Amino acid sequence: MGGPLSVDSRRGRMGSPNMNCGMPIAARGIMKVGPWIRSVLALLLIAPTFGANYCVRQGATGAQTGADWVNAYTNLPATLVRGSTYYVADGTNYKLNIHSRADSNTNMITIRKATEADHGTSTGWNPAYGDGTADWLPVVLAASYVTFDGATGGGAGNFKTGHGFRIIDNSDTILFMLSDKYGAPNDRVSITNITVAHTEMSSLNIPGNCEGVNLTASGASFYSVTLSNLYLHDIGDGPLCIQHSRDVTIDGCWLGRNATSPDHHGVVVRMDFSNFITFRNSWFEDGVGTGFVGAYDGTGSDIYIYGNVFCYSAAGPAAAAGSAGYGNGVIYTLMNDTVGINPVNWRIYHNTFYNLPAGNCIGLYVAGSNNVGYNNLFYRVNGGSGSWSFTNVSRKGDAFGQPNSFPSETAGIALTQDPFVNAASFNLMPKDASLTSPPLPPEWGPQKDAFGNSRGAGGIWTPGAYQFPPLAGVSSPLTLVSP
Ligand SMILES: [Ca+2]
Repeated sequence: MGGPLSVDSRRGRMGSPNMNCGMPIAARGIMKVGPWIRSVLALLLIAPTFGANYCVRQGATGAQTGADWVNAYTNLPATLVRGSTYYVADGTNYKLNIHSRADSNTNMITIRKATEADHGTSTGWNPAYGDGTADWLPVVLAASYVTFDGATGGGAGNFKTGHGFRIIDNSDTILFMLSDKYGAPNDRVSITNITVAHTEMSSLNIPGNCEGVNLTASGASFYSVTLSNLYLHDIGDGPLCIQHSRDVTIDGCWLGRNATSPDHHGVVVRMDFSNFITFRNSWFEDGVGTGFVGAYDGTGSDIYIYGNVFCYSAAGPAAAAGSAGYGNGVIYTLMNDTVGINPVNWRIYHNTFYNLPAGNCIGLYVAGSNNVGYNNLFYRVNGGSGSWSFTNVSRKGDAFGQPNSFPSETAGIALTQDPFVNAASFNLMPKDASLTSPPLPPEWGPQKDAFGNSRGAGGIWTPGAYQFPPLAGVSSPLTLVSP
């Protein structure tokens, strides 16, 4: 298996209606996938031997050994070697489709965008190989210890630009399937130690089966998954679905502009049967459907949500297709407990909620226990005229403005002015030191914002996502998003 692999040309079928993330509970069930689907897949294999660096470049005309940039592979080779790094040059139609069975080898396979700063061997290198993007067909990754890293782009202050990897597919599909969905329900492997970083993903923002990153292996589990500096936008059903997972971190990502309809109910992030999930320093915009971040069924304990922004753009969700609004809440659970939701130890703190069209900010409709909302900032929610709604969350130290009749809570703050540097342009950095919330529980440990600025510095605990003043060396004002 020495040449470039081919992948299933029917990948658009991955998003069968029975598997889409945000669909109504009543319509969901165990998907039965015939063995014919697996049989048509041409799969990458993983070799256990210890590896080296390899070069991958579309259009290379050398020996295709991967040894240098003249003799680069023209796509990922059919067998990936554990312990190796595969540097990928600018190009299109790169393919990654790994369906690995039991594999106890824990040496990482790294697939990394080649850049001027980091491209392995310099033999045959041309700076023009590293100044653009490497574009991938929709990915299937069902193997452990794999890093998929676009090397550049994304993160706070730079959410939408510069990503070295892109997965753009204008069909009704799943863009990054991190799972073993083709296996029978009792024949699916657990997947551990996965990183997906610095990658832009986009599809159709129409109601349907479009999904971004999908961790969906019913009955199997994901452990230790990091999604960082991703730009997941214009993806119809939803940017992210997390099921049967533990120890998953979403860091510095932008997620938004999904779509919804009665037939294909959308959601930005859905979790099922998942615990110890962290959403931090990310930006959620123009979400429609059930809500932005929440749980559908199965227990959902130890969910940490901090340093994020939840907002609608100036154009609002009407520009993002689908019907406007979110039904359950920005942070949500479903509203009935027949599916085993049990929200325990959700910590929702130092987030900014801005320019949102509905007042249901945090709705954990199944009571659970020990769920807190501390030091969040709510400004211009429900158009500034409606009422706030919080369900089954203990609040303290949150700041509220527009509407100005805020719900009572310990150490709550009534805003008397716009708290941002420039709200109209979505620069949501704090404009001054006038606001401070109570310290967070010390047992939560040191806390920093997306720019590394310590919360509580100078005795100030600025409510919302960003600490005042900005850390020395971080320029201010910071333009965080331009809708
Ligand atoms: Ca180039």
